[in-house]
Amino acid sequence: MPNDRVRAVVEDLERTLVELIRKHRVSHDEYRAATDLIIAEVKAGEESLLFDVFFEAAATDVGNEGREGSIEAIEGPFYLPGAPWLDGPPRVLPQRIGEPGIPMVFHGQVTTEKGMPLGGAELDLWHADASGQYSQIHPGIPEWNLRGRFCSDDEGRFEVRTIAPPPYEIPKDGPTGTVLNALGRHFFRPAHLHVKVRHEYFGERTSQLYFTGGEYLDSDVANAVRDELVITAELVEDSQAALRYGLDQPFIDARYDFAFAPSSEAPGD
Ligand code: MBD
Ligand code: FE
Repeated sequence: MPNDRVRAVVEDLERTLVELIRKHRVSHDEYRAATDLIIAEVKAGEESLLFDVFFEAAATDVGNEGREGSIEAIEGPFYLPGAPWLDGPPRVLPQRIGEPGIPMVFHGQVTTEKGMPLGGAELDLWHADASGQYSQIHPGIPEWNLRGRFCSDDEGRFEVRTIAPPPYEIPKDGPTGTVLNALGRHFFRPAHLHVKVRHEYFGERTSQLYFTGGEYLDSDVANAVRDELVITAELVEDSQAALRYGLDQPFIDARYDFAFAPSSEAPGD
């Protein structure tokens, strides 16, 4: 970031907080409680959780202003680079034998915003298991469970099998939970699938998909649901269709198409 940009933003932040302290007559004890909270967040490893829940959606909206093609979404605190490459078809996200949850097939096509298919686009997926936990974040889950990468085919199409993620509840016992509790808010995010898409000419986009009819779509604690990111999740009971994905039970079909537009990142414009 150029120094004049840092100065413009940080000086405004400073001014805003100084005004807030005077306006609300924040006492020294209250001031110290606030700095202690930040220290507690870092000690608990929850500082990105706190910031992402409260502020990431706003920064993402700014990035989406004037964007052509698919919008981006918040990354959240639980992305890990280097997830395993999946072979197939059928492609299946790493999961335990008998992984709890309704099987879900997520598929779609990657194109340019003009509709030209983009083969060789990398998709990088991660999501919570049926009890709302992420591998490598919450204990007791095999490494890379429900995280994986693969590429779109020559027509830009992709298809992967996983299980349908449930609504996610923010950890209650940590400092972020204490803040949400004090505000009288609930702790839930609607069920969501995180995905990054990368292409050598277009760079990387971070998305996140939600499902029609799901709980908490209108009250996401991170306030990050955007209409374009809510996709239909349809239960398919046709056993022939299930067999195609190596399944002997009904599954949820979820589709999303990614449209890549050239990046126009220019902070401060
Ligand atoms: C998540 O899974 C998430 O996506 C966000 C934004 C915050 C906490 C957990
Ligand atoms: Fe998440």
